Amino acid sequence: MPQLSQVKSLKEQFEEDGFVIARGAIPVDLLAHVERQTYSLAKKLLGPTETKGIAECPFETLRTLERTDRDAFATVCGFSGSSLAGFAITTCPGLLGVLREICSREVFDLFPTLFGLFWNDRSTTRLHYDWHQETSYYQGYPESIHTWFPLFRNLKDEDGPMIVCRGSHKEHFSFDTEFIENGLTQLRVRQSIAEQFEQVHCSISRGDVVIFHERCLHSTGTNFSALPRISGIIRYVALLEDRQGFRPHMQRAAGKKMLSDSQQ
Ligand SMILES: O=C(O)CCC(=O)C(=O)O
Repeated sequence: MPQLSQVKSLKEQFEEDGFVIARGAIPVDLLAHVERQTYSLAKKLLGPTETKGIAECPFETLRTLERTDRDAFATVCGFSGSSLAGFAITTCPGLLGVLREICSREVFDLFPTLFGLFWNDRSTTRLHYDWHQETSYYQGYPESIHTWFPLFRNLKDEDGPMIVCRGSHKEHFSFDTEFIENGLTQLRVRQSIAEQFEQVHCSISRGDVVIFHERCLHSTGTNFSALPRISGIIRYVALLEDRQGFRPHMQRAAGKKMLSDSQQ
């Protein structure tokens, strides 16, 4: 039996690994609510003509939208989490309780971003992230803490969950920038750097959440399954902290990743 002193607190785990997995932190009924809203919004934007003939299923509807109307798809990814159900997830006691435990500041001083949807379908590589650290995207921002969770279903390794590198948060690595047409901007850290760390596939269930440090190295896993993997992302930014040169109004224009994680 482990000695009590050997059991690490979430804070110790976060400090050592750069991430923690909080089981059952988000109520599943809220996730199911956002799932239904996402489906309804996608159907509405697709319209009755396009919806005809495709399976009555959120995954197929979203896939069709992604193929036929990228702007509408980005709207769904950007706005599905901004309903009251999305805000209820952002502020749910389970999630705030863990944030309170692992970060040293007053949790109510954190400024959450709009809850965005991340889409990982086999064929949509334009929307997959290579190895990166959030701090590269949020340059000039005061500290931020990041959360990631499955939205539509429980995840296994073959579903291509996010991959995090254990203990990689102690350094900000250099990166190469690539602007991908109609895709994500990659601030790519070399594969050889990621290989120096244990890579953890975040194969977690609905209700569980990965909370990760702004310098935790992470990427999109390969989705080998027939279904898309959809997750929610909320970033909590400590805007009141000092960081040299930081001006919220200036950053807002540049900080697309900050305002919403809508995928374009
Ligand atoms: O869900 C993924 O595959 C990647 C998510 C990600 O890169 C992020 O949350 O910054």
